[in-house]
Amino acid sequence: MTVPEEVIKLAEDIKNMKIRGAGEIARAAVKGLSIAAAKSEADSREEFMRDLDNAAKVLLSTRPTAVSLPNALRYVMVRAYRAYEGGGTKEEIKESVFRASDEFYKNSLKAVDLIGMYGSRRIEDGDVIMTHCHSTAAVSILVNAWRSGKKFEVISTETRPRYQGRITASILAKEGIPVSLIVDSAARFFMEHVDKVVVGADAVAANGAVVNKIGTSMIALAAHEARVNFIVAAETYKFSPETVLGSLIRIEERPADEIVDTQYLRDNPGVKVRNPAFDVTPASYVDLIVTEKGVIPPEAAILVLKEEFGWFSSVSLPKFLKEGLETPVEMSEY
Ligand code: RI2
Repeated sequence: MTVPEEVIKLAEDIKNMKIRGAGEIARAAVKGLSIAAAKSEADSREEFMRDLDNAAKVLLSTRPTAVSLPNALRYVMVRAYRAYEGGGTKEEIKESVFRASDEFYKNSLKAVDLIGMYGSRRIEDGDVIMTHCHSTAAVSILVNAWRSGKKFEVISTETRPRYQGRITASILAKEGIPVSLIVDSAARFFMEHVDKVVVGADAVAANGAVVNKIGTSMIALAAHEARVNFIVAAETYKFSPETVLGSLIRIEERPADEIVDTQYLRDNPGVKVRNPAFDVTPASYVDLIVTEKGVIPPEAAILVLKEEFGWFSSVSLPKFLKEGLETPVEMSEY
């Protein structure tokens, strides 16, 4: 298998979370395909496609939950296959990969800005906003609102085990936004003072359920109980087309040593440590999903999926994705 060193390194960085956040993972993935295309030493078109497929497989295997990853790969690979099936030369297919990768990259950043703009309109003076983990899209809403002159404060959970909440708190503090960092288990304690919860998403299912960092659903439950608005910031490439066809979103379970050190594990062989990285918040606990196409109720997720991906299609999904996702999906224009 000829996958360039740089792509393998990129894949490792995604796997060990040096590159993290659903949006960043997607951007890294399309960059990986560009590198694979640039470095390919294939003599034929067929070989070139095999190189691309192999790179896509390696990138796809890194983290299973963030749907942005297969969607980003699909965006580029569908276009590469289209060029290939249309009889394009190796150079033309390569060009299509560069173009698609660049397009996805730029559009994804534009999406984060638009979400910031739309979502900020829901923030009001005096709000106390709780957030969880570190989401570029959720932070975009908060920073946008602050820069537009709204005055509010933020409560950020630290987000064990990897403490991404510290990143959020430090970004907000640098922006001048008043922010308090709390332990995750204090979320319900503070909920009575909270006006809105704003979080990101790793995946949105066809039924409007939101998959996000572990602990999100517990915060949603507390928000629901306290009648606090629960707002999700999610680009449309985080919506999962596979869920239309009945697949479930796989929840990644990460190593035990993210929670306890290896000495503890050695000293306590009878203790089993479980470390799911994400959980599912049902649509009934979500008030709004802010996408770059507009603000929607979670029940409208199916419409986003239909518009973005369609489901009666002429172009089949690249083979590697069919294998990787184990679903017989036929996708069209995405
Ligand atoms: P943006 C993160 O996952 C968090 O769950 C966060 O809410 C989500 O991705 C979306 O992040 P992880 O990579 O795309 O930290 O909004 O496991 O940045």
